[in-house]
Amino acid sequence: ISGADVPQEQKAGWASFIKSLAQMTGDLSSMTAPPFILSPTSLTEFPAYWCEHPDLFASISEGATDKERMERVLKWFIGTLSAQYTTRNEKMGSEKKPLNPVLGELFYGVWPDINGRGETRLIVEQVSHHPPIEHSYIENQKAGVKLQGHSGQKTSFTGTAINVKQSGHAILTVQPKNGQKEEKYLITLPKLRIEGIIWGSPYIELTDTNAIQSSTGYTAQIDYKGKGYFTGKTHSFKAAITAGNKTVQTYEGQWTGKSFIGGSKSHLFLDTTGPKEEVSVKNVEQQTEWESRKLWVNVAKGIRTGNYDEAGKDKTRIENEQRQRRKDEAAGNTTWSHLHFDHVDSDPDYQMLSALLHDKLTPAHEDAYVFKENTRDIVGRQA
Ligand code: CLR
Repeated sequence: ISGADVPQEQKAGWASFIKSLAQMTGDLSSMTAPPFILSPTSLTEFPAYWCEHPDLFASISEGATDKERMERVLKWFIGTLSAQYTTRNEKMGSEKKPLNPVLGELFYGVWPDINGRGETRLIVEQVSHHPPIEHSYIENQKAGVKLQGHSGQKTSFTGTAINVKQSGHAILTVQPKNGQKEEKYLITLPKLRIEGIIWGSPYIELTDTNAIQSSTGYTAQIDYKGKGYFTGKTHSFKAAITAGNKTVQTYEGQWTGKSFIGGSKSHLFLDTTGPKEEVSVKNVEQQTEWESRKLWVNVAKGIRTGNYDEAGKDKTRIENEQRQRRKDEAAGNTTWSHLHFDHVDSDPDYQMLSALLHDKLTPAHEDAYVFKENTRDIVGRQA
């Protein structure tokens, strides 16, 4: 029955939310949804999902050959997916609508050095409000591995599911431990489909394809299928590493569970069912006004405790403040300037790597954001 998982008193609200989805013009973030589906977490926190397996991230640079490092990049990448796309279902029972970040919102975090793997630091800045785009930087200096990228989303409604196309990309930079020269990997972002809307218990399935292109010439392509395609199981993928036209290795399995090297189940590639390491973040009391958890503290509290009036009030306050800022900027002929990243029209790494990718898996051109000079210090101070 439709709306089966929706609390009785919110069923009407859910029905009208679904109706309004049909009118949506590509940006779902600013639509009003009933309280039961609201998450107390802002989208600026999501880039932390890239590193809930800090060991896999750090160990990329230890690969002895170009091919081995490509394989480690693929393993780390597949390892990020269950955190990225199933965490809310695990923790809150279904996918939820994250808080819509304000321009300039910040999120900092760290994964501590355990067993000498090196400390990993995260810095995120909301670089666009409409549509929401967050840019992030993750680095383990000791391991010689860093990731930089941005993500935006275009959403459309099929009548039963929400299709989400991610714009943006990530560039991974690796300094191999064996002294070989620095290499870069372009990572394109997968498409997702949000199912279970009608019941009121949304969850994500990945669809289509994404790719990882290395400057060494290796390419990894990952194909996603839900139930009934490859294995009859949800959250399935097949991946292949290629060099030129030659397939070097294939992988298959579930990105929420086990995957295997080659077509048989005899060589385990990755098991993602083990524990994940959540990012460590300073207490709210120690955060500055622009840091996500401090900024949204009352809204989050309201959502968590079911005090939706309180949540709504503080959300309105934040939004009005933002509107006033934009007005003041327009009046003063200024624009918002980012704290950590500068917008650039084109990124030479992206251009170089996307040219190596076959099958038009990437748009010819993408914006990018580059580190501001001052930022390395700021990242240091957050530790
Ligand atoms: C953001 C970038 C992350 C991966 C990721 C995971 C979940 C996605 C999110 C991205 C973007 C916003 C998103 C969310 C799932 C639901 C939410 C699409 C791509 C939309 C805006 C809210 C849908 C509301 C329904 C739950 C009703 O690396």
